[in-house]
Amino acid sequence: MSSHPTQHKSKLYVDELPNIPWEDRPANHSEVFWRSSNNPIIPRDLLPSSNSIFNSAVVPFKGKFAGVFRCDNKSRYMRIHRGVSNDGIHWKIDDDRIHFKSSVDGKELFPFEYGYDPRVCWIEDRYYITWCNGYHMYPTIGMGYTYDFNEFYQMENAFLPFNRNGVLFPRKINGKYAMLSRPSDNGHTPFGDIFYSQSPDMIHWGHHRYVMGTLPYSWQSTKIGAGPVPIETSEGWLLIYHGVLTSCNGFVYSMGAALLDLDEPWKVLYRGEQYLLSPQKPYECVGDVPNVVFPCAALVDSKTGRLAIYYGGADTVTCLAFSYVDDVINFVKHNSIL
Ligand code: BMA
Repeated sequence: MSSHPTQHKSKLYVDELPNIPWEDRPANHSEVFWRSSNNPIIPRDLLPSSNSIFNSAVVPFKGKFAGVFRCDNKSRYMRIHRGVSNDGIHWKIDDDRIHFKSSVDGKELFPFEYGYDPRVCWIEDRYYITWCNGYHMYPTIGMGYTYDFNEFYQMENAFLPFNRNGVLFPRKINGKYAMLSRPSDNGHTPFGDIFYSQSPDMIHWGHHRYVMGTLPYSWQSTKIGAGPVPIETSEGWLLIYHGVLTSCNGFVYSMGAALLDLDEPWKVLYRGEQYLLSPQKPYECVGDVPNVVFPCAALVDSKTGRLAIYYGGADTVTCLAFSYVDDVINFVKHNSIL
């Protein structure tokens, strides 16, 4: 792998982001992704109240950055909090959780139970937030939106329990909103495939399609789940996702990638056989849950093809890794299991 920026080839249907957080590929680094030298960029104790801050989502916002962060507090309650940053690396996170209002009467739509693993997706005129939302003590896909990262509005849960890893596509596909999700159980779910659903209004979801599942014996043999919002390219939707294997010592969460058909995203065009990032650094191997790399957000600069991935390390801290979109696409195409 060259240490120079890759010649940019595929077309990226995203905006330019000249201030994307970035570090050049280290000399002699041969992997597709390289980690930030500032990792973990968010320590577990950034907030006085926090036990851990991880699996979090970040978007460009008014020339700077904003995000929704998974903060487990010292009661070990799982919460999602708002954060803002000038550079995408140093974050100011609210000490209190996000209090969603119903767009109808201003109250919370459901009594808040728990929330975790948020994703944030700009569609048309606002930032939509999806997260794993406790409903009668069962996990399902919570949905909300904000225009300004000040007021947050809650929508209906997308699905019945049990479901996790709900990830929206950044535009309508064939005239419908689209989402990936991973039906699950009420525990730590020793199974799980990615499904596609669509909706005319972000409330009623249907037209469910199977996208892809586990691959025996591999890093993605136990379960998989969508990670960041898919990135639209001329080669297809670039989906970065997590895959899990079950070792003698429990689950191991790694990150990989696939390309989905632009018009029928339940059709997988290419799927990387090897992982792209696996828990190898101390902050990924040691923490509240060891051996976890869990990507939840991607920033892209269409001009340079630079890609920055935000991921949780060991269910404890938030980290950054870098690559070029074309390097990931080339890897997926040339190492595809399909
Ligand atoms: C999943 C979710 C994630 C977590 C992962 C590893 O089921 O709970 O939030 O990162 O397990 O513990």
